[in-house]
Amino acid sequence: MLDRLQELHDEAMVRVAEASTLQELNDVRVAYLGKKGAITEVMKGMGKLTPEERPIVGEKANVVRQSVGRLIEEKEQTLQEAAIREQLNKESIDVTLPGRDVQAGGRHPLTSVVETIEDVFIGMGFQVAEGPEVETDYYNFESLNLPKHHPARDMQDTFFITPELLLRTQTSPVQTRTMEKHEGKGPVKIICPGKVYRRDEDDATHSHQFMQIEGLVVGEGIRMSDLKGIFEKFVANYFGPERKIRLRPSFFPFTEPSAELDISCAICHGEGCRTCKQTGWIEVLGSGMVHPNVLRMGGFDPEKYSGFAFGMGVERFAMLKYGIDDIRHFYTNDTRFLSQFTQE
Ligand code: 2NL
Repeated sequence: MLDRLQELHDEAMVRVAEASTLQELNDVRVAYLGKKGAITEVMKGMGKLTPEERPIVGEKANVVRQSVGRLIEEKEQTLQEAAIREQLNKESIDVTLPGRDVQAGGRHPLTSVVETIEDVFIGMGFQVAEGPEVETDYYNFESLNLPKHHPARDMQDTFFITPELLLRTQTSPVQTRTMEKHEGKGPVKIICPGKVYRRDEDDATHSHQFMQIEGLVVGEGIRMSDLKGIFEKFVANYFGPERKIRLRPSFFPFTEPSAELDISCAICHGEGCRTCKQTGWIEVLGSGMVHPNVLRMGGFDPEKYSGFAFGMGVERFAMLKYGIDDIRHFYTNDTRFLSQFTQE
């Protein structure tokens, strides 16, 4: 039995040395030290020994068990370390490699123009109001002095969803909604930026979706001179103090009287050029004194209150500012166009 134990010990030593994976090593452990392992089996046979033999064989068996156990433990550690080393090698990062370029986005040019215009008006005490793009016929037309069948209410130009629901054609519905909230008490001093929709054929100067900013001031004793004063400040701030302004008579169903605002052309300084179509002036917005019907429908008494309003197309402002010749550039999202504005 002593020889058998020694034999098993030497055999196990070889197999431990040969094991190259943790799985193989575990197989060796089971084969020799497991419940049915070879060494365990020998020890089970010790009952048949004489009382003199038993302690000698017992001691040898323990020595062999411990020795094999230690060998397996040592090998296990070696294999584990090797496994970790291999994993580390596989996952190693070359910190000297150049990094991948991250393409950072930027503000859309229309967004920066809207924000700049907002800032100018906020500086004059205006608040910014927003509202839904899907509107009712009432807010988009009726409340703005455009009753059904009014000639200025060209059905051809509106995207209808149902006979009563439509995509707003201007941001004025936000203004009438705001007037309603004030419940007939002034002052109201807001600008309303947002997307609007018209059934236009898209070309260099028309887009079926565009950005508008409208403004509304309602209070006691608001006059046309207040409108002109606000425009003087706005133009000086946005386009520069050297620009001249002029008001030109116009017509809108929701304002009376109505006026168009022109600024002097910065390219030819009034001499006449392509940008100003040889007039020396560039049209920037439409405006007027709020029609009494519109005040009334917004819940204000036109005998007590008056107001002015204006509306401008943001794309036009951006095109003038950056010298862009086609409105479609704002909506085709060509990064060669957009990336020119990422610093804005
Ligand atoms: C333009 C002209 C304009 C208004 C918009 C307005 C709104 C209310 C009452 C009265 Cl609630 N008027 N808005 C007034 C005049 C002109 O827009 O050419 N827009 C691109």
